[in-house]
Amino acid sequence: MNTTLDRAAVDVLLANWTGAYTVPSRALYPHQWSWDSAFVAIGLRHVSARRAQRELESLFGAQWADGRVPHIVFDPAAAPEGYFPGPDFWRSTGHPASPAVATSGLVQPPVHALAAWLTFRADPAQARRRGFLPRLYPRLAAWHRYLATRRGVDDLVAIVHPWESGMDNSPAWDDALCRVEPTPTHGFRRRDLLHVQAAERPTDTDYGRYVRLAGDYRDSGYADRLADAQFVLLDPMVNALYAASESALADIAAEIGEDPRPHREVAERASAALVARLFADGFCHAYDVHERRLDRQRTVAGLTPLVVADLPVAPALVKSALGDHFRLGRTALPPSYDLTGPAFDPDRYWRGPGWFNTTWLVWHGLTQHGELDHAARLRDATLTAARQAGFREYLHPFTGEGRGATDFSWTAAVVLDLLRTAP
Ligand code: 9WN
Repeated sequence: MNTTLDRAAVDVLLANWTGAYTVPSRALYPHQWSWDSAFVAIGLRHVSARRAQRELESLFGAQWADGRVPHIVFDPAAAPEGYFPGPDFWRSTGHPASPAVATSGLVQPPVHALAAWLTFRADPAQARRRGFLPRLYPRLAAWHRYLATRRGVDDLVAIVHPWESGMDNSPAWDDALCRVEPTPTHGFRRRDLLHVQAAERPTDTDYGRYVRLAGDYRDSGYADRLADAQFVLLDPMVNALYAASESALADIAAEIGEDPRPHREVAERASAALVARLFADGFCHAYDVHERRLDRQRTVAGLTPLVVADLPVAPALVKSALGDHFRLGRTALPPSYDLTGPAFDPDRYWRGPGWFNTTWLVWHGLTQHGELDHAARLRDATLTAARQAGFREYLHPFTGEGRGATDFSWTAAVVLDLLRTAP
């Protein structure tokens, strides 16, 4: 049974491999996406350590001179009308810091150092032969320096667009987005609705707001003047991954003979700030920097700080995961948003459906904190969900019916990791 699932997951990753990286979905997302590639590497490392390394190397090949890792790297050979907003919208190649290849100017959650460390550990001898970590480490360090210096708010890092959270349509952004004047729909042409039903995607009004914010950021020259930006939020998942990836950077530094201590210090400060700033009532919430307040809604991002080792509030997060808001182990996949919350929608993108990558983060976090029974149950439920629905982008959290794209790369990758990582 598991052999069939394993084979099918490998087939999806092979089918979506372009020769240098893996597209998230051939139809809906025909380019390279930043955090998708990190999850893909985590799965791909079990099939081909070399290919997993290449996945990360090709992404970092498009790193900007200022250290940012763009959220999309466009395939010059792909049809320009295949995805909106495409290269014409971002106009990255006119920017002095951008690489030759066209990219977006936004970023995504920093899972990369964690993925690089896990990829290294899959086959250390082979990685050492290829000089994988010595070559990638300076780029990973520059990426984290970009976050700390250009996006730093105290010891945490801010996002300036919902797309930067990876959970684009999360209800946690609704209040801040209300202040953004949407670009009228006649000003752009959505491509996503050619592939996925409208009820499973963001509304036109929300899309108009994404386009406005991205256009304003582009027109500022991607300048990161946080005081002037309309949308400046501290997201618990971005910051949890930042802290966990700084710890991974420390491990990487130690492996290649660099000093791990500065990375450990950043990780400790980020972890302490995450708890001090974002934790309240047993949960981690998003914080609006301009409004100086927490958004008290609960999203699965608030459970992902479990990926941070030695997190003092881990027991409270496990309790919240098991309670009525997320019912861990009692749904097909953990929902992306509070099951009892006012904005809960089981079908719409990031407003309720379960996602495999965030589930993997919760599973990884439970494992890290020694919650092995909960982790095992979550793993079994996730594999059952994949067996029933296939490698869909997201699922109805109760029925487990597939939603969004099919043959989705990170779904296949994290399923493969769950299958190949012995419980
Ligand atoms: C915008 C590729 C990406 C993921 C994001 C997910 C979705 C894009 C979109 O797809 O976002 O970046 O067009 O909706 O929200 O997390 O990286 O899979």
